[in-house]
Amino acid sequence: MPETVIVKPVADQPALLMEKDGERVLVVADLHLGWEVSLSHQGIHVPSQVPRLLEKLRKIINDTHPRRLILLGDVKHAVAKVELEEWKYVPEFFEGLVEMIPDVRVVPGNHDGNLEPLTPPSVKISTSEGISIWNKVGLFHGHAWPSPPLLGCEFLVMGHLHPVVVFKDPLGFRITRQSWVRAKSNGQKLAEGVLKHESVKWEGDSVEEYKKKFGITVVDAECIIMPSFNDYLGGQPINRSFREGWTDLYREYMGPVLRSGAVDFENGEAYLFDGTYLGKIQDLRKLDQETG
Ligand SMILES: [Mn+2]
Repeated sequence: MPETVIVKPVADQPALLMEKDGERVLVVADLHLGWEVSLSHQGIHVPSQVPRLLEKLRKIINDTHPRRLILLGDVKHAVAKVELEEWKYVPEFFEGLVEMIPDVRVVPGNHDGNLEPLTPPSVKISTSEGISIWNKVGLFHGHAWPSPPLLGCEFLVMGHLHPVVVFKDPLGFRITRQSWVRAKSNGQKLAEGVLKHESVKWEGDSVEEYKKKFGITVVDAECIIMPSFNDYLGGQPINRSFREGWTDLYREYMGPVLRSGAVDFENGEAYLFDGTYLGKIQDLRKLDQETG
C-alpha cells in the first residue's frame, strides 16, 4: 500500500497540518514571543501577546486534533541574551501550551539561543538542522542548511522569511497581506549545497555523491515557506522588485537554501490564508513595478 502524506495549510490560519495513516501533526513558525518587549524599549507599549497567541493555537488545536505540535523556529524574539521579560513570557506560553497538547517539539531558529532553560522538560528541542516526520516531510527553520536526511523528503517546510505580499489599491493605499509560498526545489542543487556545507569534496554528480556519502536518494521536494504565526510582526515583501538590488537584510532573511537558488522561488506560488491563489512570484513582481 502506498504511504500517502497529506500536507496542507489550515484554512484561514498560519498553521500547517500534516497527516499520515490518521496521525496528525501541526506546525507553526515564527512566534517571536517577547517581540513587544523590544518595542517597549522604543517607547511603544503593546500588551503581552502570549494570551492572544495561546488562544489562537487553542482554536486551531481544537479544530484539527493533532497528536503533536512542532514550533518551527523563532519561538522567542531576543537573539543573543535572554531578556528579563522572557523569563516570564516564554515559560508562561509553554505552560499553557503543554496543557493543550503534551507532545510539543521545537526546531530552533536564529532567535532561539538559550531557549532550553525557558521550556518544560517534556518539550523536545532538536538541532537547528531540523527534523523529518515519517521520512516524508523535512522541517527546518530556514536560517541554516538542513541535515542530510531531510533531502530525501517529498516536502521541505521552512519559516524564517515571514512572507508578505504588498499591493497598492486604486487609491494608492498600500495593503500588506501575509502569504504562503509553495515552490519546487532542485534536488541536484540542494545536494550540492548540503555537500558543501558538510565539507564533502566531490567530483561529478552531486546526487550520486549524496547517495554514496549519506545513503539518501535526493528528490525534487515540494518546498513550503510558512507565514509567521505572530501576525503583529512585519514581513518580507516577496513581490518587491528590488530594482536597486537586494538589500543585505533581505538576503539574510532568505537564508542559505533560498540564496543558493536550489528552490525555484521566482516560479513559486503565493497564496493567502483563505486559499486565494495570488500568482507566481515573478508575476507579482511585475505588478510591483507597475504600481511602485
Ligand atoms: Mn528566523
